[in-house]
Amino acid sequence: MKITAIELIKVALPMTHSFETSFGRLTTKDTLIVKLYTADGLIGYGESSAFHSPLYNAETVDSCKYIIETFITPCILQKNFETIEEFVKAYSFIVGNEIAKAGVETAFWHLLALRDQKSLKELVGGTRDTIPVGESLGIKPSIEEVLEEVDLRVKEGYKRIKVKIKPGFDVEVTRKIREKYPTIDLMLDGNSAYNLKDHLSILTQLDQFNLMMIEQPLASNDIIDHSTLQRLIETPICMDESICSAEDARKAIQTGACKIINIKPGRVGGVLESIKIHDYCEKNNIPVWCGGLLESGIGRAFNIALASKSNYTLPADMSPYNIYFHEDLVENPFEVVNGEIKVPTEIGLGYTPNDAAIAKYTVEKVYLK
Ligand code: OSB
Ligand code: MG
Repeated sequence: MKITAIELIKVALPMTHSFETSFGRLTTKDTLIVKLYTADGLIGYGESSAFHSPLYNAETVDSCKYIIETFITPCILQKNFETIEEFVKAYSFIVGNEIAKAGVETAFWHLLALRDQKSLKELVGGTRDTIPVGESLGIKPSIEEVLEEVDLRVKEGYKRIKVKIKPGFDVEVTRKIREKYPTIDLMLDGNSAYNLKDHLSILTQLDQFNLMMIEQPLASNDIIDHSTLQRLIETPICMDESICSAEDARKAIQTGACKIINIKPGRVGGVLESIKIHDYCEKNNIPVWCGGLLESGIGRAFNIALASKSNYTLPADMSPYNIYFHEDLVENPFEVVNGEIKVPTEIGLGYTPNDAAIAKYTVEKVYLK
């Protein structure tokens, strides 16, 4: 397949309600839609779902656009690729910038699905017909508001509840949720906000709540202290920000820094690296689940296909668009029914990109040929 043009579309999606984590509060979600055009007339859609500021990791939507335009485009434009391995190799000299890479990489998977007349599920080797979904709750102004949303999502059938915490908003909120719901599958996400020097006593107190896991309590570049912490607590540590490649997963597992890994295709450079992490974890008896970066329905299509693979045994962060946004960027958004999403088996993405919706929220675009 010869890539004849690349379109980069920066969109800003207004949120129905803000989403707060330990690193900040989002009211608008920026994202970059990537379109790859081929000589045969195929169009592949992908997504670089970074944020407006470098708070979750070092990337931003603007850095993704810059890296793709300046460094990745010259490696792929007017070039021929038949396999995903050849495609990824063309720009593999670029260090870091995984979310930028995932934008073009996912668009190439879409092209492969169209060329081979297969679903993404079939291409990535998915085995499940449906995937279980949990809900990720942002930090709220009060514990009561967290309890209200836990109530709502438990009633709606979500398979587990994840609650964002930050220093000062952690032990009490968890205690209150556990008092009301002694047996639900409950987990916390610290988004790298804690450290052993200042917060060891808080982190060990959280161990009493029979949590499914605690996600990324410590800094992203700190596999060593996670391994110290994992020896001190029973609660499994799940890594998010620390894992940007299969090599990172190997190091985290070998040092005992975590017992579970959250795989986000965006964070690791795309679908191919996600499969490598999945396979390595499966061999080493480490369960995985699919995290998210508040993607639109385009990015979520790849997440859902991956989450249908065998070792994704824990519920995914895969809220439907209407929990966060007024409108999705696909015409047929997925629905969560009794805490599950049906994995599409149609050829291609399984969801139809909605160019009119993309145009409505576009703030900037460039067409490179
Ligand atoms: O740490 O998992 C995270 C959202 C934005 C940035 C980081 C995270 C999250 C979420 C929600 O928890 C994930 C989603 O539904 O896409
Ligand atoms: Mg996380």
